[in-house]
Amino acid sequence: MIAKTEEDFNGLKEIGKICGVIRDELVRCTKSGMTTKELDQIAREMFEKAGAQSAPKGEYDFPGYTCISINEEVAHGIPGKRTIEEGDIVNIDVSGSKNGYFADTGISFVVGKGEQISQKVCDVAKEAFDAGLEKAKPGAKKSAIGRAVHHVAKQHDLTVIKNLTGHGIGRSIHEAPEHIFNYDSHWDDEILKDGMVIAFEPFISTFEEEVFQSEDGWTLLTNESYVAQYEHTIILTKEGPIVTTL
Ligand code: M3C
Ligand code: CO
Ligand code: CO
Repeated sequence: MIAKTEEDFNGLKEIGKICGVIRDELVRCTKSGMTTKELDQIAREMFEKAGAQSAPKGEYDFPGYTCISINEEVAHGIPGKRTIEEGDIVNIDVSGSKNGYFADTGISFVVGKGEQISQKVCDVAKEAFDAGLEKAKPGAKKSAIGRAVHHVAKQHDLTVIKNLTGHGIGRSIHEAPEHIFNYDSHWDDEILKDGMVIAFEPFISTFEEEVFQSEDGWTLLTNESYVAQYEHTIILTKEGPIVTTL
């Protein structure tokens, strides 16, 4: 969407804050030995208390309130009986709506002490996000964002997931602009607009560049890469970006 009114800005900020707080609480509560379902139940309660709805559940009938993905699971992991172990890369992706406004945020992190490479992909995902955010200005090319993401990945001898992208958001979870690629989509000449609301989510990978769908119909997997995502919802304005999910 293009945010225009005071109501738009306030509505987007309200749900952004709710999703950001839920994300941080789930990260804080993550302990080895617990199941992903237990974490998801915390999100369920928090959405309910805030008078907000889970977007995956509300929009797609996803079997969970949040997406929780471990190691080879890159995204859309279904909360369930799987236990979190020391050293795992866990991704918690929280998206929701309130009063018709949406937000989407996610983070990958290492539980306790893990391999060096696990921490590296998480750190580079954040660095790629920051580099992309620098380019996310009204009047700039949308493809400049992905170009910056891919550049950071390559600087660290890493790559990006090419079949997962960021997206427009606002009045629904996924809307125009349909794709914000994690690499230079040079054929894409779309110009970013003042007030445009995007969910920007770089996925950084050790070597594989594509995810595939698991037999459960949801979970997106890699074979043997380490992958990390970092996502926020952002309103692009002439005065600078407003990150609603901080
Ligand atoms: N929040 C998720 C979508 C959840 S709906 C099942 C997202 O938009 O960030 C992702 N899209 C692709 C991978 S993660
Ligand atoms: Co998300
Ligand atoms: Co998203």
